[in-house]
Amino acid sequence: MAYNLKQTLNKEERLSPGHRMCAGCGATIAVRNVLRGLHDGDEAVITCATSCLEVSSFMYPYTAWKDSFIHDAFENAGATCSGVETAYRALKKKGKVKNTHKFIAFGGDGGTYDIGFQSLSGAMERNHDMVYVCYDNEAYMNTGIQRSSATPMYADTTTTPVGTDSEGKTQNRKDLAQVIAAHNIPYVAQTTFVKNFKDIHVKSEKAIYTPGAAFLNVLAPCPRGWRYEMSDILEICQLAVDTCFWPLFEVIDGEWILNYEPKKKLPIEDFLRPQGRFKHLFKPGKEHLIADIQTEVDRRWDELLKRAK
Ligand SMILES: Cc1ncc(C[n+]2csc(CCOP(=O)(O)OP(=O)(O)O)c2C)c(N)n1
Repeated sequence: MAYNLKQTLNKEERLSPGHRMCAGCGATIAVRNVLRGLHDGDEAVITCATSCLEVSSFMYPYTAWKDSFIHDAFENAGATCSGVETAYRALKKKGKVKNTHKFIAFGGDGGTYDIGFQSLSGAMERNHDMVYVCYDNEAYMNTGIQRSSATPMYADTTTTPVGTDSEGKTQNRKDLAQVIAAHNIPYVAQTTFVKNFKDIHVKSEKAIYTPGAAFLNVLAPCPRGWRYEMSDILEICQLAVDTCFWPLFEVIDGEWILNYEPKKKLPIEDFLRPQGRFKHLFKPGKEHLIADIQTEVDRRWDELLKRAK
């Protein structure tokens, strides 16, 4: 379908206001824009790993979701989604379900990169007709900002606290989109909130309507965990892509496609500076730490450029 920004933004909201997520939360922006990928008339079954999103959007008997919603444990949103999708296919074959349903799992990075990884990997490998969406806020935010394998190096979190003997997290972040691409599924993409949201809208529609398994990794900043001015979220996302910290790409049937190459690649400082979790890196004598991050960003970007050619 040809993309029309106005029409897409005017679609009925499928996550209604009145949920209890924080003001300025990136996760809800991710959900609202992913669900805009659904065609009018189609219904969704949402499964959701335990997370900020799960505990704050559906407190029985109140729900912010217009679609069906299944609470999952932390580790099994992928498994639940694949099971429901299988049941749907069986019922459809028997003629017991008429409407079109789409199956979408949401999880934070803790529930996706770490604890739900095996159920996600299984669901992808079995190639269920579903989309797994990770809203990556780069830490376990709901329980108080603990580090995950998505947390960037040197970030200050409550389990990697900055102090006299610590510069924050000592390890590099996992590249989950690449790991999922290695499952050789039909569609994998990385996105965030840029380009008038066209990037996330187009990728969501493709992910939802590509037959078989699809995975979307959405950078979804968290104002509390990252400690930036709440109103700056779109600038933070733009800096994430312009510094090549968060490249926008798709992997379609194994072919890597780069969706955006900044005209001028900005230094990683520009992404780090507005965020309190990296404040310690801007003290005198810490330049080598920023250089470490830059080296890793450059290495991954060069690798991606080679893969996408
Ligand atoms: C097996 C299990 N371990 C720990 C918890 C506690 N817990 C609930 S939410 C959460 C953090 C979730 O982090 P993430 O998946 O990154 O989502 P976010 O909170 O950032 O939205 C944790 C540790 C749990 N519910 N179940």
